[in-house]
Amino acid sequence: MSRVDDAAALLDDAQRDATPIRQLSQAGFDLSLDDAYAVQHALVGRRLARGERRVGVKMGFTSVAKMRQMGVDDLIWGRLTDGMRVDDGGELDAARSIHARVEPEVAFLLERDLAGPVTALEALAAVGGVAPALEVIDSRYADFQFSIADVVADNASSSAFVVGPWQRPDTDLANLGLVLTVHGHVVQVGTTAAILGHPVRSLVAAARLAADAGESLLAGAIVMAGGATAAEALPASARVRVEIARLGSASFTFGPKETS
Ligand code: OOG
Ligand code: MG
Repeated sequence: MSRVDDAAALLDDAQRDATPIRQLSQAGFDLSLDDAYAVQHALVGRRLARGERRVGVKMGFTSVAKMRQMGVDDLIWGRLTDGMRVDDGGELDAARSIHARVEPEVAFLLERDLAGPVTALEALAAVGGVAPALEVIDSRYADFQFSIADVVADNASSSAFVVGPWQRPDTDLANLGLVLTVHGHVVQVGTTAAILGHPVRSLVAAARLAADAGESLLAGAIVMAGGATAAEALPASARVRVEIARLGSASFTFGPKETS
């Protein structure tokens, strides 16, 4: 096995066992950013080999709130699979996560392929719908601490995502107020403007970063634009909801699996 495959196996096992590992950067892996994306590719490849399907991409560190919280100031991206999707209103098993956090996001659904350097107008023209969304991140690293290469290798901490009802693609996303609640209590407030000034910029960046990696964003893909506020640590059990003005809401329940 190569160094890249070794690193991918460590991260994959950490996720499957819900057991944190040391940062790769502190465990003798000296990864460049390109190496880190190669590890991410191999890591997601292991999921695909188990039967999961690619459904889109997620952007990371698109807001100042997120960059500050994690001490990182570069845009990153990760790959989403159908195995990470939780239905709107559905349940996420807390036992399968290490130290999950949730963040309010906006999701785009592409109805046309998007590749390479595109303008905001071209990006918007490829969009078939926009939706309120939640992302659950769960770093595989102890204490949720990492270097940029570590977090890229770890598929940008992705764990699960929830997409609310799709809205018209021409919904103006410029500056929509949003509220994140846990058990009905407000835990974060913000605006879609926090996402690179306008969430469409995140879509433009996603097309560029995917193209740099030799990929296109294909029709049918979901693009998560990135957390609009700092992420909120999830308690052992939680009813989580995001409400975004004019876009609507998305929710899920985090906790022990219901047995019936
Ligand atoms: C990395 C993932 C960042 C976002 O929305 O900014 C991210 C992390 O914070 O662990 O998903
Ligand atoms: Mg996120």
